[in-house]
Amino acid sequence: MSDPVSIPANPAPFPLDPGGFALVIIDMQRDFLEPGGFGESLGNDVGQLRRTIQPLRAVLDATRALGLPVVHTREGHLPDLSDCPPSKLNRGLPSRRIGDPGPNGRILIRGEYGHDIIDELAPVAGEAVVDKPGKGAFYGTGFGDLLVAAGVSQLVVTGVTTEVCVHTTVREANDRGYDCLVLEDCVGSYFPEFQAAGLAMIAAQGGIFGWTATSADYLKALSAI
Ligand code: C5J
Repeated sequence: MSDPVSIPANPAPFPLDPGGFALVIIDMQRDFLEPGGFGESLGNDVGQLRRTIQPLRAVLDATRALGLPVVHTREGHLPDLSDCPPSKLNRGLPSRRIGDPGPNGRILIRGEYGHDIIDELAPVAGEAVVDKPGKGAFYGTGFGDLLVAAGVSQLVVTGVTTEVCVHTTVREANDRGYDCLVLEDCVGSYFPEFQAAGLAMIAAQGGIFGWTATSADYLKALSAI
């Protein structure tokens, strides 16, 4: 196995293990990123999320080129909503709730157009897609088993939104013993102040639940593998 490659990161360099990590792409779904989708219908500026697409595409291409594991996640629910607790269902604008009809189909429902991953980052054969009913990738899914089977101990985390599903997943992963490196320009929030605070919280206190780095520094590390 190759030696770890050091990536400049906050709060300290991250020792990327070439044979021991997976790229995780959280919820890059039309419902969150496309104009006319769920996120925009709630009054959010999807441009704040769409700026992640181009750097994330470069990260995905480089990771794929090396044949390294890639896992995509999608937040969503069964058509009968049996996996959506009332605490989640009853929140949000009354006419824009999970399961309601929207321009891209029923909001956050598996199988609907809006629930799927944007074309730019569509999974290819061999890449895992984890459908999750919650904010974190571990809750109610086979994500944990999949990581164990892949033999990885580090996660390079990207996707949306920084302070919700990215944070929840990184916190869950950290508690399970994974070292998480979050790529700053490949995660996005509708709220610039949450983006800044969300990233700062990960690396604060000596890396309380992870590291953060730029995609440029991750790409440089990949070129050294
Ligand atoms: C949200 C997510 N924000 N993927 N989901 O509800 O972060």
